[in-house]
Amino acid sequence: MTYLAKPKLHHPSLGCNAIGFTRRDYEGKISTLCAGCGHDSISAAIIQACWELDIQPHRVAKLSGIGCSSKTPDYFLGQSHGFNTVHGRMPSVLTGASLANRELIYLGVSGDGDSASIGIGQFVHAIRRGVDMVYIVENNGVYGLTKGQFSATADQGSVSKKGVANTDSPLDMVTMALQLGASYVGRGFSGDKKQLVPLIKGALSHRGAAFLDVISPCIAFNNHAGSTRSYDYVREHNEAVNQLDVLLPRAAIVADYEAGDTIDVEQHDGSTLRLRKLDADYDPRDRIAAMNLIQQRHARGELVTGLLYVDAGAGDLHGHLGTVEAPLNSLGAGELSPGAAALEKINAALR
Ligand SMILES: Cc1ncc(C[n+]2csc(CCOP(=O)(O)OP(=O)(O)O)c2C)c(N)n1
Ligand code: SF4
Ligand SMILES: [Mg+2]
Repeated sequence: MTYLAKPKLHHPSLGCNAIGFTRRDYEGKISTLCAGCGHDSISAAIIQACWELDIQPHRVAKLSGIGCSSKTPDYFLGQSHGFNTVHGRMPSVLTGASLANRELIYLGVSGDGDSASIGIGQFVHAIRRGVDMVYIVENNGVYGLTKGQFSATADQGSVSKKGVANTDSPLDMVTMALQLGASYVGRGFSGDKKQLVPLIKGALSHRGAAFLDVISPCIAFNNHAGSTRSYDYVREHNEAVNQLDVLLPRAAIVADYEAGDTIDVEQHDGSTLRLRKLDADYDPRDRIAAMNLIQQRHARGELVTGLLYVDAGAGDLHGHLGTVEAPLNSLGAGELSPGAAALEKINAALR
């Protein structure tokens, strides 16, 4: 595998966050993706979000599958834990890691091929179980790494670089995530960092299954006229329903919007999601309304972006299963093997 290490030095005037890290401390190796690939912009947004949230890099575990998108965890958070799994298998490895140690922040990065084709079953079950994670799909409508075949998210009628139209119906992963019970669902665009950074920050602050579909054009195979995943097409057909600010507990909450134009959602970690409504009728706390709007706009060839749904009180898999707080590798022999008397009690209860 090719990679280029970045020099450790950084400019002394770079600003530090509240825990003393510069933005440089959240970067990874030098990217080997095509210059202009949307995926690199998403990596930059992840770096910015983690820096702004003062996350300690060693508290993050980044997991991915196979694809150009799944290569990107090498290019951000170089001081975090990482696991590049098998094609489409990131969700199950993430679920296991999360159950073994709930103290880390789990960030799954995948592609539309990785998650909507070979990994669709894994995606479905991780979301419906409410695994506490941020699950990002870098959606370019093609298998970029294997030279641009249509993926399952490609729109019907979308034309390939060689001029062939896609005949299959698309999967919309946002609609699926909503239907499956994800408690934080958003759609972003790699070309809109102003929208994407707060979407990622909100997802990182959320407890439960947070899903982000980020449209991320593949400049090598899917950025031409006739594609519905090109930079031009997405810019022209992108309708944002809201603008998100993530307000941290320590920061003063400044009321800079008209009352009635905003929705505030308190998250379990004390942060507030402040949503400025761009669509006056859109309420991101209504799952059914979100699904309806996405489908209506999709029928018109439009993409709805922003924070589409949030339920801050939904909980997660740990809460559903009643797992122990402590990481499993910190449990002693006494806790793992409670002895013959406890076993006898369990056996008696089952007789
Ligand atoms: C089991 C298996 N099947 C097929 C492949 C070939 N393969 C590698 S990446 C990929 C698709 C990647 O597409 P996507 O997840 O959308 O990532 P992108 O490159 O577009 O970011 C495929 C089919 C593989 N590596 N392993
Ligand atoms: S082939 Fe496409 S997805 Fe892969 S790095 Fe190049 S532009 Fe990005
Ligand atoms: Mg892809």
